[in-house]
Amino acid sequence: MVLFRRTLLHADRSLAKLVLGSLLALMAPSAGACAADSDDSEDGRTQRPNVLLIVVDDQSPLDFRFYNPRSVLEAPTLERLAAEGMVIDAAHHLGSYAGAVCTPSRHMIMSGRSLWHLPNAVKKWPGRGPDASADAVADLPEQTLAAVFNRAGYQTVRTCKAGNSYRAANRQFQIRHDATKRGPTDATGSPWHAEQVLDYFHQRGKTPEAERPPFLVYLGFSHPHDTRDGQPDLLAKYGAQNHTDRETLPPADPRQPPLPVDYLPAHPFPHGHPRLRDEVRVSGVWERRDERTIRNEIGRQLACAELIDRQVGRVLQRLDSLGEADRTYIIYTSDHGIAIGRHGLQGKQNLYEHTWRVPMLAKGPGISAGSRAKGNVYLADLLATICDLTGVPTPETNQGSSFAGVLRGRQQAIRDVLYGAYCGGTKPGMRCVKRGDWKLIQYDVLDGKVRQTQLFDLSRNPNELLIQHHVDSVVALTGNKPEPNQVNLADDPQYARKLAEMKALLLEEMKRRKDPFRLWDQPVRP
Ligand SMILES: [Ca+2]
Repeated sequence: MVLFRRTLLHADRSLAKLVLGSLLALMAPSAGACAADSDDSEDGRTQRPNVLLIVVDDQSPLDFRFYNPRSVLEAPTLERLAAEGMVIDAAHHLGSYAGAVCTPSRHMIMSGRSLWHLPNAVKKWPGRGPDASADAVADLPEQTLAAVFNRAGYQTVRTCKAGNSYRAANRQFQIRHDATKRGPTDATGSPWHAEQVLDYFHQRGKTPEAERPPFLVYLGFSHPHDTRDGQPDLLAKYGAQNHTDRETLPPADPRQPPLPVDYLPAHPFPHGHPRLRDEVRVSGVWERRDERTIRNEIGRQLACAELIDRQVGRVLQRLDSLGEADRTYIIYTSDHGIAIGRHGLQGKQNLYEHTWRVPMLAKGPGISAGSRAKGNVYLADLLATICDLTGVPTPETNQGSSFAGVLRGRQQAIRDVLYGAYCGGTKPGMRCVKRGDWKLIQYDVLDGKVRQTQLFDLSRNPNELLIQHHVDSVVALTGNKPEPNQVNLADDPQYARKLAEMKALLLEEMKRRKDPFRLWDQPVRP
């Protein structure tokens, strides 16, 4: 019980929950369903697997070489994790009804609820989306990740940024050290988050292995979200500076990452969210999209990303020395992607692949090393998946689908159609739908002043390049000469049928997901 006494001293709150959880673990170790991938220990007790869920803030999958061979990010720990586990290619967030995309994204991770069924969405558009009375789940925080695992006898531990999150769900963790850490030092940046987990593992190590209850650790980082204040050695490696002077450009440096292939000096039409913070007020970028600013900012992003990689490395090493690595599921993801110069955008409020997709890695019992699958998953599927992997009952309020079958190599994907929304600026905003290689994005913003349709064949145009990417001055900057067919195909008569098919599919998904809005070319809501 030494561990538990120590833990109590360190716990932020919920002491009663901790004691209950610990007692459950000691008295009824098989509470909940039996784990599919569990071991029988010497005393005949079933040991359920641990979960280490790592969630970073604002990271595009395209930062990693296992998604984008052109990236210059060195991430040896995560590259090893990818080699020892599975890489999911098509992982997405469902979207946002607010400029702070983090908030609904993190609500979906914690609750498994779909976008328009989140408490804030139901409250915001009463009578337009899901039926509020039927959809309201009064005790939803009690059905979220930590609460569910508390009841199953797990020790639940969390560190993450403090804001733009699901506070009522975060409070369910037995041990919690939340603070926003985006500074350039160990005490003010990503190492601080790692330290919280290392402390927990240190305490855990004082209890004999056979007596340790399983853990669910949520290791969140506040970076690489801006302000991207990197540490000096990593900034130097990526040729970047923590640029703070609005009046000058950061210095050019050949070590800076190259511009991405989908870079544009400006988005071809207004994105529909005037004065959006991420597009105009990010320190170091502001409204600039010139080569020096963007390359410096990507350098800062990669410096922060590599620092996170090092911290994950420290945590995994300690997990190894605890002797528990083999019975731990490790999942790595981000709350959404980010543009940083791609398509002339800076923020996370768009539905291009670089931003709508998230990185998703998983390693653990039953997951083959070096495996890869499309997946077609959402962050909202994580709760069901983690429950499935550990044999913990999924709460009835969950709306996500487990992708444990994908992780175990039994299927390639869990759904055919993917839907995304951005509705944080002018309404109805942006919507997208993807099936197979085809993707449709529609924009209906600024009171009807912007009505745009984009159709992409991702098999031939994976970076969703536009005609603007073909302009000589852009090609000179990116070094990428697009193929003639790497354009928006929406106005090409050859694809009229495909366009109609994708539009019908989008409407179908909007109805199915209880989207409270309709676009200009869709039938009015009944
Ligand atoms: Ca975020």
